[in-house]
Amino acid sequence: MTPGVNGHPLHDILEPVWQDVLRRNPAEAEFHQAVREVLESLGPVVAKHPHYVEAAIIERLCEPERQVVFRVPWHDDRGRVRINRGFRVQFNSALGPYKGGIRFHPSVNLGIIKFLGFEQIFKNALTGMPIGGGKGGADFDPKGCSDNEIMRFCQSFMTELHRHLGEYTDVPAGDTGVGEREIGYLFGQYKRMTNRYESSVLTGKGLGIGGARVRREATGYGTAIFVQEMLKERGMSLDGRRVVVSGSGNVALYAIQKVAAFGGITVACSDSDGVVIDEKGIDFDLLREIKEIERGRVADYAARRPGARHIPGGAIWDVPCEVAIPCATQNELTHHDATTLVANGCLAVAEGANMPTTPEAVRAFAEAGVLFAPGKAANAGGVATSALEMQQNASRDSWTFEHSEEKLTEIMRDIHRRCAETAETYGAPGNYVAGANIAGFIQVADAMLALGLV
Ligand code: NDP
Ligand code: 2IT
Repeated sequence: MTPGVNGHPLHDILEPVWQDVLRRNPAEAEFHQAVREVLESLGPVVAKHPHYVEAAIIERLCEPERQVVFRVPWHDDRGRVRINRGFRVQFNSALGPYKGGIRFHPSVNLGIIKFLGFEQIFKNALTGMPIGGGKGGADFDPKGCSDNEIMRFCQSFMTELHRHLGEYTDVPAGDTGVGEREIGYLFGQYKRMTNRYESSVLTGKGLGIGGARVRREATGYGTAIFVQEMLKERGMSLDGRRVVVSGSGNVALYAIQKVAAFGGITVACSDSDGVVIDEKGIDFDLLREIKEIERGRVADYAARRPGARHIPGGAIWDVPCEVAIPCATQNELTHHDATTLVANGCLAVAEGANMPTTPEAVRAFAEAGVLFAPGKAANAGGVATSALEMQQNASRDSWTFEHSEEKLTEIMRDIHRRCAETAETYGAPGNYVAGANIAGFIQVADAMLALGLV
């Protein structure tokens, strides 16, 4: 047993798998981190079920089925030629078509898309819906781009990507930097290239072009529902709790709204420029207008909301809270932040973003007895509702908001229950990380066994 990037020892059987992942995927730190976390959870599984090892299921899971990397040329408004790099990693299709978002952010590289695609396999399995795992994106920075530039970029991106997609093959959606507007442009170009109105080839569409109610809200709502379930099991609730949410994008915004519906008070949120603190509780309607309609910043919120303060470059996790919900980006919550949160009396953390908490921070929460919900479980409501969108598109149906939200709530409660029960069964009661990794793994692994060596 040797310690790795995340610090916990690995089961001896998994050590060569890990060494192989490091050797074959050099310089992909985020991918290593995501794989390591899952391998650390799987010790009790391989000890109990050696047939997964004999069939090399874990090695196969760590190798994407297909990786597409492509050039995206486009013209900016000044007529200059711009070149970006596009990615789609089709990681695992044992449970259904590849499914996962597309991220536009300058930090995107293959290792980041692979970490996201790897996580997506287990997350999608946990939803109980028939969807495999994949992820895509580009190192394109939409900040400061005009609407026309965004459209031209999306069209060029889809001109290459369309040949790899299909409602039974690969179904992308949004992620950081990709929302309803971008999905609309991507869908328009797909429709044009294929001459098919294939609604369920993309999810997260606007309501007027085949989108589903509650998809926009689903990730943030789902995360808040997961927190509520986690607290409920211990005789607590969000009611009256002081909450801090990082980010102010799609996930953060709707987490804030749902926290308020459960009686919680979100006193701070952020963007990459700084933090806004609003002791009365973030005014959801104002923040939504600034972010979704005006495409503004949290500094604009502070300027318009009496009593709110903007701290440029501020540290969001320094703001005292009982519940922390990181909803911005990977590794945004460090060991130092975790120590601060614990000292300030934080009792629960739920990842709205993908892998926002560093392994050292996760360990600090565990040591302090802070409840911790990993993204694979806590933010699965977004992709689950995407699968509901596929279902509605396939049956040419459109559900009400209430019905869709009921479905989402049911799915989140089920994920919570499965994670808790699996953790208990495998000797790690209360450990949602182990529960999510093991439950997701077993579901995918059994499907892979049934499909034979493909
Ligand atoms: P958005 O683009 O809507 O919002 C992202 C928010 O996070 C913005 O406030 C942004 O600030 C901040 N942020 C992003 N990257 C950085 C960075 N490198 N440093 C500091 N702040 C940053 O994205 P989403 O809300 O959709 O996604 C947020 C997270 O949730 C991501 O990890 C994503 O993978 C995950 N997720 C998203 C789902 C979805 O359905 N959209 C589903 C499940 C998970 P700024 O504007 O200044 O960049
Ligand atoms: O990380 C995620 O789960 C997403 N970005 C949503 C994926 C989807 O297909 O809805």
